[in-house]
Amino acid sequence: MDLLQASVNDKYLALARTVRHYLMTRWLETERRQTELQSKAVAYLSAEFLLGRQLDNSLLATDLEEIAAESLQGLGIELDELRTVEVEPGLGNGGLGRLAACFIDSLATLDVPSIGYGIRYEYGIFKQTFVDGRQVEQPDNWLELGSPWEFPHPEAAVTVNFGGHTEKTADDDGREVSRWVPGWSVEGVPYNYMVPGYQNGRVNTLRLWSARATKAFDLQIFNAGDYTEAVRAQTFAENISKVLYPEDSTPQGKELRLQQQYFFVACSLRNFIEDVLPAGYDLHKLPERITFQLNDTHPVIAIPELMRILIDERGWNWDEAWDVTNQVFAYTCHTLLPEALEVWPTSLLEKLLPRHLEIIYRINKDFLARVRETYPGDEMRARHMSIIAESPERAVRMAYLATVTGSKVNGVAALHSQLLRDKVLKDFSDMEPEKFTNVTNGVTPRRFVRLANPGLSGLITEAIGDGWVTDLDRLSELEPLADDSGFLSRFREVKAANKARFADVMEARDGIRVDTGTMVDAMVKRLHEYKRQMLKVLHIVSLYEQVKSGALPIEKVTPRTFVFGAKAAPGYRMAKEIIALINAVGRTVNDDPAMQGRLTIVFPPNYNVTLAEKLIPAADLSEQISVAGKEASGTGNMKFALNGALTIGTDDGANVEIRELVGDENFFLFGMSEPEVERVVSAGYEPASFYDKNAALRRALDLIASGAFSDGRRGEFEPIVANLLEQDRFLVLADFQSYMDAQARVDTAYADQDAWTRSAVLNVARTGFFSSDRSMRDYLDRIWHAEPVSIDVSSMQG
Ligand code: T68
Repeated sequence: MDLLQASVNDKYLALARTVRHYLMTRWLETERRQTELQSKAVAYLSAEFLLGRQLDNSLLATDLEEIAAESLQGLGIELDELRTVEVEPGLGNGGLGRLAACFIDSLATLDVPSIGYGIRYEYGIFKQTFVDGRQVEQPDNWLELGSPWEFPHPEAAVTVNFGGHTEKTADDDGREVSRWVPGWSVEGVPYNYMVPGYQNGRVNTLRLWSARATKAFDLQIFNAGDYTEAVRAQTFAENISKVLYPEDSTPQGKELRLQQQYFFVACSLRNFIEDVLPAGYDLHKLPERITFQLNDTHPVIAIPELMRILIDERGWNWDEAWDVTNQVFAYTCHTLLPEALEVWPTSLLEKLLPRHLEIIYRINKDFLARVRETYPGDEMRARHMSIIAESPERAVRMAYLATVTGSKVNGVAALHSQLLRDKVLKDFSDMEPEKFTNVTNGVTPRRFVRLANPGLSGLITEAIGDGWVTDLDRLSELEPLADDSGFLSRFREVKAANKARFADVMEARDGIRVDTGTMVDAMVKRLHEYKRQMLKVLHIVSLYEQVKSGALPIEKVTPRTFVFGAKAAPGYRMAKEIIALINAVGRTVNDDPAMQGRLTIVFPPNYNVTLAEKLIPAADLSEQISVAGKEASGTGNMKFALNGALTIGTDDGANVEIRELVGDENFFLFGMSEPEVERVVSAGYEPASFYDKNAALRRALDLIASGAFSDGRRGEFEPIVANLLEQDRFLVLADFQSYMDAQARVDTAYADQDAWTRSAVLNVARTGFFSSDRSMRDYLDRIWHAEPVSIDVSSMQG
């Protein structure tokens, strides 16, 4: 095609194909090397990989950015323009999916043989729009303009069975065995993605599965002459990988979701056993070759699937199969919310995966026998620990299945892992304490510092060299510079430039104006009551109320831009109401001349990885304000700290470790601790008593209830206020005063810009621990026991 006729997208595709071509040699070499060595690898099984844009990451990994920019310039093309047309693959909901993406980046960078397995959703997380301030979801058709980073392999499709029934038959030795007679099947087509290490020549694979109808199925129906039925069957099959469930933290127990889960793990196990392993590989040695890491319970159905393969397809006996299965799986838990623990009704499993249900029953039977042996006479304990829940309906507790089977179980931050041991999985941890471990989450410094914050990256590299990109602990070498006024002023310039860049993005993206002279106070994460966006709203409303009532002179208000980014699960009513309230407060406060533009709320719709990369480097203050004991870890908290924002936060998740590392003086702690929360709740929490006692809180809530933010319509936000006064499951009102006090300390601290910048630098210098490279080393040491294998690039050409 003629360059003159080429669209920006054409040019972007051309560049992407050039970069991927360069990576191809390395990819093939990585695979060749692994085939040759057969060293132990890690398979990361995850229903979500929230990758973000690929072009920049690939240019960084290959060190091709400069060359690309120059060559493009020679053609009169701006690299920056091409960057902006890339649509990010939003194949995840939030933290869990983004963590998976960080982990595969780190594994490749650490030279660890590994493969990611997941689902190629045709539609990723919905596109969020606001209509009259309310969330409206639009489909995310991310494949519309073509996806240059994927490699489809229809020739390597695998068949996955569903439904039908089981039959009892006898094997050669006359033993009774069960046989699965499936009712229907679909095909999984692998789409491979390159996962390049950072300038090390390794390119690992992410293999995402797409569903399609089997040929046999089609043919049968076509032969019967029913064309429309055949097409319908196709649609039915394709539905399996059609759309990502946007439910984060509250699984809905939908049949299609179970189909998705089984679909991708069945494809992945078959692919690994039949295509990745050499022909004739002795599966008794599987534990020497692989660990399947289960990213939450979504892939846990892989456990009975592997048992089924070994027993039904390979003819192994139960104990042999169990021994291997036990060793190859490990389970990561990502939650503490009871409602987030996945259970599947046995009736649904019976219908969809009858053989797997039998296997689960047998696993449970053997397990309960072990429990009874360990705790004779303790029938209550056996009932509590059963993989099968009896009420409200018979259902399989997937977290228990994973815990019983896995070689290790880990939480995602120190506090979270402790709470798993002490509460959520206490009985299991009492019985097998050595099974439980912690691996604190991390984030990739390549995407979230080096790429997202080129200004800061340049400054760091100038000061300590560029080794930090793959050895983030070296950020500690910045520590002495926290007292170097020259460095501090350059650090401040970088922050200012990042704010200007963020303001430009907001203007271009949403037509929103951001005052770069204000403190950027950011709360970005999924909308959930436990994360307490409401606490942030009450802070803003209270400030507003104080100014309006004359209690607080406007000149005394620290100018702030409150940035929200949050999607609500489409079926989560309260979360959607809170979104509407944030927008309503925003409209009122932003437009009120009495505020003199000192407090501005911006809530760009459709917060995603791409926007995160622009916002985080611009932020001064990071809001991590969940009620203690509910946020498993958080990873946004790490990204902000690494980019020099100070945290206001509770003692929850990884905040605990952040504060320990950066020091109390560089962190704004507030709120009840987890044990305090526990005490208040068990004593019978009465939120209304806080309303009665606290005038500022009362005025803020009354103002919301008065219709001040809803054109006088008093009923508009009534459900939110009523819920806070009557239930307040997450103790917003109980922590209100402590939060207000901490925000006052923020204002005071911010007034001294030198001291603030010093704290910001110390945040950067002291949070190298939160590199996902470190997380990967911890997994390798504590769970996987795989070794790095370097790729020789000397023979490769560009
Ligand atoms: C998050 N979980 C945790 N879940 O909330 C967060 N859930 O504290 C932690 O930092 C992060 O995992 C990484 O460990 C999630 O993001 C989901 O997105 C999810 C999706 C589907 C079903 C349930």
